[in-house]
Amino acid sequence: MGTPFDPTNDPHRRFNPLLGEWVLVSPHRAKRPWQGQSEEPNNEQKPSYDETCYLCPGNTRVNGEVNPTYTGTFVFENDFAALKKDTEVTSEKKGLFQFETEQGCSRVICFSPDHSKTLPELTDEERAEVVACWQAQTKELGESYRWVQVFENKGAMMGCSNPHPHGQVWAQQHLPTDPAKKLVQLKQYYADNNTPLLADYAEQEVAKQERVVCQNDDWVVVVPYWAAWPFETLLLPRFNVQSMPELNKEQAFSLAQIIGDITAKYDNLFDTSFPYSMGWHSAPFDNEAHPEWTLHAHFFPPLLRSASVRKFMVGYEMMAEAQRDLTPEQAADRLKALSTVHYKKRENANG
Ligand code: H2U
Repeated sequence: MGTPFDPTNDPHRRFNPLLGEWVLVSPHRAKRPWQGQSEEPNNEQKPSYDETCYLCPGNTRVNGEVNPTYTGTFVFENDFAALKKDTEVTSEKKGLFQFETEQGCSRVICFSPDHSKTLPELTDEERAEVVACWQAQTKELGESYRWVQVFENKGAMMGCSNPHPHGQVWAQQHLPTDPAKKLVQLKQYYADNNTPLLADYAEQEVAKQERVVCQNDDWVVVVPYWAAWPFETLLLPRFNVQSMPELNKEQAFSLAQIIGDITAKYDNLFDTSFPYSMGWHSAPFDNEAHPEWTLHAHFFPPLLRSASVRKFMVGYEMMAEAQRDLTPEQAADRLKALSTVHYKKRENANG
């Protein structure tokens, strides 16, 4: 017999019940990280308006269309849309070369006219406009398509092609791979327990307080027990809701507030505009009841040790399964300890 299992030191695998997949945790590797690694805060201040930006109000986009002089959020059809609504419906579902055509649409959502303000730098009221826009887009597109994917790629590290703060919404006829896996998992849990998996999970995480990063009366943000990315988080409601358009005004506003909290903490972690991909999973829009489903958002940030040192999901992860270094509990402790006051405000306040 060796020494007893220590989850903060010994390699182990954790189960992700949302996808039915395992994650390898190698916490002893986290002993390497933060020695001597420090970078100057990134205080780069972008202008509020950039005449070369395709997304700023009044500017001309790549396709020659002129943006209106918008004052809140602004949504437009992606000029390079990944999905088209009028693709012929056809498929081949036998043998080794199966396909099905996809119908859908893809839009860009500018969060505000201000080129310089990312989500944590907007006011709660401005963020509430973004939430209202996500709700309206999800509702409208959910009337025509089975799956509506609201997401944001933040930062060049995540492939974001334009610095003007924006997200996207893609909608499509079929259920994509990950949501389809999730639907199977959530349905099975509901069949076994008669309660939604994520409602149970949120309740247990709030009770344990081991991985909670921040919370308010309506929402909680945790580093999930099965997190793969170093500072991955899951944003969950503390009430029963399946889909984004169902949120009432108060719930939407408290959501705007907690998004401000988690994204400010993220920026404060390495005093930089923290890159991530985030996205919302509402229940599928298939005219069926989805008591098994809980509306939720994932944040998948790539950074590990500093503003420039990222986690690569490469060899082992591509060939075998996701692997992480620090434990989800260690990541949650670090995020929890950070202020919700954005570091740029802190610097300004200190002169
Ligand atoms: P990212 O979040 O990946 O940066 O996406 C921005 C989108 O904006 C990208 O998909 C679109 C790109 O096709 N875009 C336009 O539709 N028109 C433009 O003039 C510039 C960018």
